[in-house]
Amino acid sequence: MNNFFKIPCKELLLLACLASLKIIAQPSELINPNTDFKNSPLISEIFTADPSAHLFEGRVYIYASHDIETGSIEDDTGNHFNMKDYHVISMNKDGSDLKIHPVGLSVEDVKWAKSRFWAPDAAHKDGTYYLYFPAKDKDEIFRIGVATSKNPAGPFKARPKPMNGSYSIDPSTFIDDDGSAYMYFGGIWGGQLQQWESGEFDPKGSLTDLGVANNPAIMPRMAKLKNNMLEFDEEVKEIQILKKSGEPILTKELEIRFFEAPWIHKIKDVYYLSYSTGDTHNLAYATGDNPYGPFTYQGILGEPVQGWTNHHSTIKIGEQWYLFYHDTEISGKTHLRNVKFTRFDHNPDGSISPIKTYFGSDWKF
Ligand code: FUB
Repeated sequence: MNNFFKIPCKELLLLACLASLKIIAQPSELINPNTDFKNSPLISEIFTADPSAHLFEGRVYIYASHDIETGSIEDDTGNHFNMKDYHVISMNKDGSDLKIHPVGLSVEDVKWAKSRFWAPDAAHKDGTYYLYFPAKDKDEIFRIGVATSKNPAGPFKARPKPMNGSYSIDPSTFIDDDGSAYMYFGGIWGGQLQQWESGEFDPKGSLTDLGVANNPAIMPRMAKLKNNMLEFDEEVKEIQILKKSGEPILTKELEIRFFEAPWIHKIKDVYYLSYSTGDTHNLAYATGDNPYGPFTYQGILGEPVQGWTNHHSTIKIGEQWYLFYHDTEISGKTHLRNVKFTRFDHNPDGSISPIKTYFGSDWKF
């Protein structure tokens, strides 16, 4: 007899309930009636971008940049991204009860920061929520700050100084199965990583990359965090992203080289490092067998969206993986973005098929 028929009725009922709960506990993609876009914006009340999604206290919390119009002139250093605060967005696991929380942190409340609240991330440990954020200091140098709260939605209270040894942009944290926490960060061009090659900030350094096409590209940075989640526990390291040949990706390999937005997720023993290729507008991914790498380039995770920047996070909600991303559907302006999300899957061999969410041809950049 088929094993299925051996399961007693009570258990069958329980299985059916669990299966339906699984379905209920997953947000449905917001399908867009405009066929140029796969998904609709999650919210339209404010402009949001660079979404880092997490499951905290049984809800989905999204830590995003809050885009605003300030009249700052657009240039290659991202001068037009002149954001001043963060609002946390949250929703139930089934997508219901969507909330935009009041300002969680404002640049005025951060002693060391002067401007440009760019892509943030958050982490939770022992009842405290940590908001990690990049901002320019009084000398126009990007540093990474930490602010804490007992509530995942904030308000957050910032530490008086940036993290010791921090620089550049786009911090993201990853907590491994053994509880060790790591921070990944960095971005070139406006993210200034190329100005740190000597170990010191070079105010006269290149505004883009290292300028030698056949040399290895600049790679993202990472370090383990101390138990207090406020400080690096070791010297910041440069991650290696290699081609399948074992050679490092080169500066000239614009379609696949790291630009900004490093993000880690893990499946079984495989660490997926995904990142934006910036001026070629892809989200790429590479895999490794430990949090330090090296990582081997595997392919495209996300195809270009409408708008210049492409920045994402990945999260498993219930049994389903989601890509949180942004585009510029509402405003048509590259510095006024809107967060969206879409489902995605890993293929049986662990690879990810490129996720396409924009079908138009009129990229607004
Ligand atoms: O939002 C400002 C910057 O744009 C982010 O820090 C980058 O990753 C890019 O999305």
